[in-house]
Amino acid sequence: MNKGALALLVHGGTENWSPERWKRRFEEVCSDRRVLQLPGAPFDPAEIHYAAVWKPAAGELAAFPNLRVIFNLGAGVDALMADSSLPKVPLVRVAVGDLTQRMTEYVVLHVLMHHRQEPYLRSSQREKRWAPKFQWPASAISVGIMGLGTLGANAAQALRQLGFRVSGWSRSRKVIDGIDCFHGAAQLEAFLQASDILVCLLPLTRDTRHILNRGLFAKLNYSSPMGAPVLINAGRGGLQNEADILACLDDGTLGAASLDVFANEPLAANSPFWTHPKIVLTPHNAADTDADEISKYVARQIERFEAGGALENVVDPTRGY
Ligand code: NDP
Ligand code: OXD
Repeated sequence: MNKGALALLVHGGTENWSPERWKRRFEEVCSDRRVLQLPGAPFDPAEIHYAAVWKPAAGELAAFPNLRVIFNLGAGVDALMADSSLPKVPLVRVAVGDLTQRMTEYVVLHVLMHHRQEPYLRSSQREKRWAPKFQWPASAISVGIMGLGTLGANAAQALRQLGFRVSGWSRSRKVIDGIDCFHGAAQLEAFLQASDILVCLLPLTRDTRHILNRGLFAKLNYSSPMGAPVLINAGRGGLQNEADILACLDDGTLGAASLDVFANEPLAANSPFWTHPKIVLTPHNAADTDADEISKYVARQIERFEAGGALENVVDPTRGY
């Protein structure tokens, strides 16, 4: 019997999202079914049973009448949730050790960078200035992580191991050894008051859009050895009010920021974020999606699904993540 085809719709544009590379990987791991790189390949829409996607155009997936499962090739599904014609079939997101480990590296790197005053030390080096400042220990710093899901919980534990005091905030109640867990709107203020470095790993949903704004920054802790609090956002650009971030860095409400994500990507050449002295900027590569690992993850899920097993990491459309 002919197995349903897998349509590959990858519209990322960057090196990591090369559609050809994804196609080669899927042809290896799904060698018993047709893998169609779209648009371009000739095909009958009825033969598509599975779609593996990154940023498909709105309406593109609605063209497949026999679609059974959509696999988003990244962790965040906000782009898909915005498509009102998205077929009502299970949508699976990425949650794999490789991606989680990469995000934890990013979070640890940037927390340590601010904690160990790296921006100051690099400028001292450029100016040949031998002027060490007092360095406090990790245990003097509280890191608050917004989003205690797959990525946030792992980063929290790695930071805890380094000796930081770590707290986290989620929608539902959590219990994680060594981490102070807060949840829901009612506990947000207490969570913020305990945070010297705020790390955001939330998904972008209607509840979280622009949650990173002046009102929220003003509730962070100002009495740590670092002085003004630091923001690290690797969730989504839509989580942040960008004008507020710039104004808060300028007036001292925020001491510094590491930003991996932006409302409009790629960031425009004339964006003030590029040159702001208090911003450490990366081009949405906190955790790259690895085609080898993720194609195997999708192939395993299809195999299990066809054998009657349950899909993993299925998005709840009512929550939006
Ligand atoms: P998960 O779905 O596993 O975790 C999301 C967390 O956010 C959960 O703890 C959830 O709470 C919490 N949350 C969601 N909505 C709210 C809310 N309204 N109030 C409080 N907490 C909330 O996602 P991941 O950890 O896998 O990924 C998080 C995000 O990271 C992705 O959506 C994506 O946008 C971003 N990302 C960025 C990458 C990059 O390279 N920059 C790479 C990969 C992902 P609860 O546990 O109660 O459900
Ligand atoms: C993302 C990802 O969601 O790359 O940003 O997985």
